Amino acid sequence: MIQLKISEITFELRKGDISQQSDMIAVVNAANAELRIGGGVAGAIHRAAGPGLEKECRHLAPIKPGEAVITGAHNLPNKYVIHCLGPIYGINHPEDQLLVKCYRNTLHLADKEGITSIAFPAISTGAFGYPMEEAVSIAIDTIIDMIPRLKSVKKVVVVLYSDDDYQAYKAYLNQKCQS
Ligand code: AR6
Repeated sequence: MIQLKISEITFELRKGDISQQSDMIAVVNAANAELRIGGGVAGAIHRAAGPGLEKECRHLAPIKPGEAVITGAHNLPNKYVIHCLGPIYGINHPEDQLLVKCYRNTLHLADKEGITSIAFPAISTGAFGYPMEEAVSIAIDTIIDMIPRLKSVKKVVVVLYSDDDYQAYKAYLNQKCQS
């Protein structure tokens, strides 16, 4: 776990499973456009939340790349899920700007809803094929850029599933803090 304070807000990287973040008010789903159960994050979140989540999602779908919508968390140990559709690498252009929009729109929505803590997965870096080394800088730079504008959110966490992904995030954050 690595933690730092920026403008009174805690930014943290941790290794783990996004569906088991019981200290977070909201978790982010790396969703599909139809907001249905899927693989990876969308599988873990929907399985842990139960069928009520898919039911609640029905009237909100479809969503576009970069867009974020909010639901309750059902049987997850959180209050809300923010579902965000990342870009498919090489297909949804410009993918870097769409990935920036994912983090921005999600944080903006969380803040508007009065959410105090939120955990992201590494959006688009699994089934959607975004190379981790490119996605890391977009995720960290966008979150750090947004932090001073947040009023309700006091803690932002990125949950990395594998040790390699965690190390890549940690290395980029360390390098950014030193420069
Ligand atoms: N907790 C945290 N991170 C995870 C977990 C987990 N339980 N499972 C996987 N990851 P992905 P995407 C990591 O594929 O690329 C789905 O099928 C994973 O190692 O979940 O945005 C949806 O239905 C990777 O680094 O999301 C969509 O169709 C990252 O989370 C599509 O995949 C994102 O992997 C979305 O693709």
